Amino acid sequence: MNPLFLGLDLSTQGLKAVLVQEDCAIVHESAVYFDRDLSHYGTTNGAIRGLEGEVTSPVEMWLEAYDLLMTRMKAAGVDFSAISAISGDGQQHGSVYWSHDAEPLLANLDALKNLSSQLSPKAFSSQKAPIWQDSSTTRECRELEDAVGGAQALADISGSRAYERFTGSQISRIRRINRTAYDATSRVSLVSSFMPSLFLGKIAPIEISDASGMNLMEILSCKWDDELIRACGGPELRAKLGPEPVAGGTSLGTVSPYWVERWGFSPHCIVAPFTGDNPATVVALSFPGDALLSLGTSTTYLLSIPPSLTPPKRFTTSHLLAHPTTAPDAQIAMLCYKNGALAREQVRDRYADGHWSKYNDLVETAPPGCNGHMGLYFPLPEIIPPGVKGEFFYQTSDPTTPLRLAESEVPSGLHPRMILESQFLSIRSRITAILPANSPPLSRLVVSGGSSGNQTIRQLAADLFDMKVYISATKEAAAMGGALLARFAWWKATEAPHGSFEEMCSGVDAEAFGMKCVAIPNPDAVLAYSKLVGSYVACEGAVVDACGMGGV
Ligand code: XUL
Repeated sequence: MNPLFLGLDLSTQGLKAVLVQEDCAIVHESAVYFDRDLSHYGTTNGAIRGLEGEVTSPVEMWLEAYDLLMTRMKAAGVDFSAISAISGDGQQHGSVYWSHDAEPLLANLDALKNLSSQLSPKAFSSQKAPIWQDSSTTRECRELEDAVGGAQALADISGSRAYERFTGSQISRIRRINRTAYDATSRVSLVSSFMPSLFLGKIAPIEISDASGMNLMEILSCKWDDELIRACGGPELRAKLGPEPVAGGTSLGTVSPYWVERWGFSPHCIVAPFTGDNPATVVALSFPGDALLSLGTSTTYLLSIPPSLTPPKRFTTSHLLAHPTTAPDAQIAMLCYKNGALAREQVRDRYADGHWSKYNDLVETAPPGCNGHMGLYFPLPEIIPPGVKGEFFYQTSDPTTPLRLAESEVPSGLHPRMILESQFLSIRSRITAILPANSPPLSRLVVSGGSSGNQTIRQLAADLFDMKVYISATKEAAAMGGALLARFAWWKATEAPHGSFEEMCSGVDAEAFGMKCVAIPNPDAVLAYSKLVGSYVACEGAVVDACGMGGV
């Protein structure tokens, strides 16, 4: 039987599966969307917003998504017995709180029943999982930075200064506001380690690349840091985190009898660590010299870089992550924005009657630079610059001193182009700071995520970044990265001698990754944008001042 590899992606808005053959050609895809398919949980775009910036998702919804996804795959004729290994990815930073009943419940799942009815609510000490959109932990962030000697000191240890969504501060807040739940927690999982736990029938360790998004791991050694652990959750947090983080592409064991009996999986099917959605995208799409622009619910800009000898400087507001397969020889530099696709959709709905075709026409009719108008849109409290919220419009004829405008003073047809320009200029203004001197020069911009299918957006990215834009044949990049991690774990477990991830990929059908150039920079637009970076920086500074957030 030809082996198959399953990659699962638990993103903000849905759970997706990609099944690939040994040559990495995709043979099946399925998806469950939370708002549409599991509407009884009442989520909006997969999340529930509470008070004080709290944003969570119901853990039971994720379990039910697993049940439904498996049902859909079976109905589509997937032969589960042919799956040799499983891996995947989850939205980064989100955390699941297991109760003391969790391990026995996971180990004794009844194959006649679904996951959600057996695990929810008893296996969890909190029924809601804080996710990456949460911004309720400002107090905990300051306390954590103070505990270790400041923001830069924390970045030196963990790869990032404190961020509201990072899991250490999330754990710290739960300990402060709900001590009973914290004490009733046997283990804390990331979304990415919650997922394989269900397959293994026991709680899985956390993976190194996703652990980099917690402010709890020492970024160079990829080991838990006791000082950070104590600051976030007291000494008892050490046991709740489980063993030291593990590298991607290793084997955690095989699927539990539940999966064999209920769905017909092979008892030899390997479960490999799952990683974060952004590292998984890097695994699927990045070759040396590529920059990745992931245009999903969040916008992320990712660079696979040689190991950094100096930690990221605070002013860059970037993150350094361990690489899932290539640590310690490579790391990932990342910029992450909360206001990505959803902010663009709001602009589309308000100014383009909810139609992408009209939106694109408006973008194409406006000139680069929108006749000296700039608009910055932050419907959710932003990550870069930290905490800013609202909409801000400027006239930029004097690039150093932007003049604030009311919305009514901006021609309404300019908004679709203005939001793209400011979102991309924010990234462009930070690239030099996050690209280490020993990196290969950037040659291609690979775009992925929902908005990467939009040709108008691709062309604007080519012009603004002055780079040729490529897309991959792989539509679901994160889930594909998961399938590759599954294949890597299987390859290492079955073939000797074991090679590197890159060696494994050299044996893979290039068609599966086929990169296609979809946009070439237009020299006139490139020139216009190179002059706008300074104006953008001045506008962003004005927004930070207007929000009273202080310097970044
Ligand atoms: C990365 C981040 C988001 C989530 C959801 O730091 O918060 O990109 O991973 O995609």
